[in-house]
Amino acid sequence: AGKPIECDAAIAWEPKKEYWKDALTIEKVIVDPPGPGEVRVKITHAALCHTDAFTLEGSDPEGLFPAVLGHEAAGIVESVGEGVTTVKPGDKVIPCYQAECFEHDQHSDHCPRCRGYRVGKTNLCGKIRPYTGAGVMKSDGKPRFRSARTGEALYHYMGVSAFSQYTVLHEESCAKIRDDAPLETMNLLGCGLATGWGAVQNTAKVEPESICAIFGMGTVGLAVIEACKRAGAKQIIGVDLDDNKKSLAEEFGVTDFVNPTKFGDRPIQEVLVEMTGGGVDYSFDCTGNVKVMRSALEACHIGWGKSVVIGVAGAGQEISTRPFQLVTGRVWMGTAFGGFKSRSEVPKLVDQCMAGELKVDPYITHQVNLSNINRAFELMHNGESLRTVIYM
Ligand code: NAD
Ligand code: DAO
Ligand code: ZN
Repeated sequence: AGKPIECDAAIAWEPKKEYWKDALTIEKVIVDPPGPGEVRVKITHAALCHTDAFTLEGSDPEGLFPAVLGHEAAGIVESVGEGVTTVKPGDKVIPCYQAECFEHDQHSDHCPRCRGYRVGKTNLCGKIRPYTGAGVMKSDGKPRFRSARTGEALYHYMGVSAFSQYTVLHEESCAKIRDDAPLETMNLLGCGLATGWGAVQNTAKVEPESICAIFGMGTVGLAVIEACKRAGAKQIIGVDLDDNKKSLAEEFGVTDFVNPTKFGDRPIQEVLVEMTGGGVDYSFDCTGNVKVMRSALEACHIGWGKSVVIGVAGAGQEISTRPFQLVTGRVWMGTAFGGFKSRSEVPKLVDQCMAGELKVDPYITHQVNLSNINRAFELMHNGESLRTVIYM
């Protein structure tokens, strides 16, 4: 505690169009001690999410380089900076890219998005957002990472930077979880699973007997399917370009699988409207493709169908539809981290997993050591993996 730590990290030196080829470089980094309000965490396990690849390939308008990527992880608190009260050394934590400030009183210095009449309106706490977006820490506006080789400062990523054996987080980003939580599986709650489950229960609020369509059968899409099934949906339609996803999607709960490439030029929304006798009650984009987002909206039933955008589209991309789609009652909405308030709700998700009510194991298809992290990018690129857990 109190001193810089030298450890291994996977560095993204620059954007890479072909991100699956030797994506990151494993090198020694220096991780400075936590400043006031900060926490240094030993990351034990991290998983690769498509959003890391999206940033690495240069599609993220906020992407900064050189950086330490990774935002889905779990670890153990190594030391805390001045004034930190909610975690202590030895605590197990899940770093949360979406922070939560707990500042609800109407003080002028409290978080503008979380205080007063705004309490409960959103999970998108804004307290440290200007700093996490800029890849630095709030107390001094600087990163805590340096390359041991060149001395160059390395930016933080999404306020997490999990692809390093040690990282520094804002206290607002640390969800303390129970001491007996298995970190090698619970790390998935740091993004993909919470996002998919929350999109269904918090954002769409799917009811029993609903008809749902899910576009994109990666981890996020499969978590959406699982949650739709749990919510009692009677028809769950999985849509993916890759036929290999069919049997997997069935295991997670789809009643129908549709591959848009089998319908020639016919818009897939037309196919879905026809097969459901008017359209779906809820649709979810889990691809990040803006054309798919349009199809997902237009596959919705007139009058009430809701479409939830989960996928993250590349810089400069725009969505479009005819306004008549909205005039006639369809609702277009989106969600980040499934609408979950991170620090307060992630520990409850851990409890539910440990009680056997929610399952994480089916999403972990591969495990690699940090030295093989590039294999995780390759597996994802080839559509061979759901989550690859990186043992740090
Ligand atoms: P993934 O790469 O594992 O899965 C994407 C799936 O979409 C693949 O099965 C692929 O075959 C399919 N697909 C691609 N193009 C398609 C198309 N045109 N039509 C139908 N299917 C198509 O990705 P993931 O980790 O599951 O993440 C999915 C998306 O969610 C990404 O865009 C990611 O950035 C985003 N995401 C958003 C949040 C959030 O909080 N909003 C959180 C996590 C991930
Ligand atoms: O608070 O101003 C803001 C923006 C918050 C953005 C949160 C991230 C959005 C979803 C991408 C996450 C994928 C891991
Ligand atoms: Zn806040």
